[in-house]
Amino acid sequence: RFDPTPADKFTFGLWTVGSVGRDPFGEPTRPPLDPAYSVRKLAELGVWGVNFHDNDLVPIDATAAERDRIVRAFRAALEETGLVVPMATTNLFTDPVFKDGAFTSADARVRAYALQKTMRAMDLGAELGARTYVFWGGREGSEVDAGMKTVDSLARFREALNFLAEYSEDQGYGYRFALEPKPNEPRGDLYLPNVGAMLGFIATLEHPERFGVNPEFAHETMAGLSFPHAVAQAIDAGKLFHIDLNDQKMNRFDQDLRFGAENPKAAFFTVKLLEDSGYDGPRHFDAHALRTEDEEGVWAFARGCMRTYLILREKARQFDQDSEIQACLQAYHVRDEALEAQMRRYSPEGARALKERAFDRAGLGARGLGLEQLDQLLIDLLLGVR
Ligand code: GLT
Ligand code: MN
Ligand code: MN
Ligand code: MN
Repeated sequence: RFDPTPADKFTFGLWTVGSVGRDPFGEPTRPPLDPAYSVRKLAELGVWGVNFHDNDLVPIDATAAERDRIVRAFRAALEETGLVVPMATTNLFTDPVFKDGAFTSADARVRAYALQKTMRAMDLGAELGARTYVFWGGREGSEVDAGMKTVDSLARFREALNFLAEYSEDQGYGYRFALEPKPNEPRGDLYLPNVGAMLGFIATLEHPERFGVNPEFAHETMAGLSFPHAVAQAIDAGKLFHIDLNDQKMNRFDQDLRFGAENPKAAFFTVKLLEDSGYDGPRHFDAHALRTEDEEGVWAFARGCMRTYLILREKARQFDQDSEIQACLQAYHVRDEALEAQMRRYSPEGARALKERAFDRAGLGARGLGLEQLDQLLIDLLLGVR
């Protein structure tokens, strides 16, 4: 029970289980993991797929021969285990060349190099079967705005995405692009800091239909926003192309905690949204084990993310089947077919009828909605006493 299978579509990034526990104040606490080894371990745990940045797999300074050898070993592990690569991305943040941004650098040569690196990473992803391509603009931002590039940066980011979307078509890769917002860290301020901002930006691209978002629990939470609300907006817009599940305390550095570890209630609403919406993409965990852990702790972390998701998925079903909860919901959602028909679509007659209608304003305002009772039922459910 609560043991994952590939049908659950859980994925991890090589960088997640491979995190060595480095932070701005401390050196690594764990040795790096070989990518092919991670693939085999993840497969044992019931994971469906694995994602990577170009340099999670192939070091930035690898020769062509080294690249081929590494990709061959990785592909062998995929074939042996049946793990898939649904998503790939580019590391445009670790190397010093990107210290002031990649696609938004003020230096045209850096922007051009970022395009080259991304095209090559798209080749690598496509070679291993990836259909979704993530862009997390880790360095696309600033600490100081004295460089006067805030407006230019948006234009340059747009130019780069338009260019790369054409490249994808030209090569026949057919990628769907998922843009991942974050409010800050590693830069003081990142451009396009949350899901709403990113959705607004997507509408300005040449081919908006090829672009969606990759919301991350931790990132919206760092911005002090509700992750379930961000996911709901992405679903409503038809733009939930991918999702990064993890956890996070508000107003902290980027923690990337085990899914559900900190705020199981928001995790519950997230799982419920995903399951109810018909989202059939990967359930990707973008998180890592605590710095205090050894390799055993890494696999405990990975198992924990999936176990919590599956427990919450069962809780979501229970929520739908609980007659007391459903009665509260029915009372809360007041239906009125005639009124709803009038509001659904404008007509002069409907508008006139609405303007003339008498409403019991005081009665509507005085009515209690029963949300205290309903929410406590949910808490009882989550705490396991229902
Ligand atoms: C990095 C970042 C994540 C992004 C990854 C994809 S890399 O770990 O913190 O939120 O999703 O580039
Ligand atoms: Mn992420
Ligand atoms: Mn994060
Ligand atoms: Mn992250």
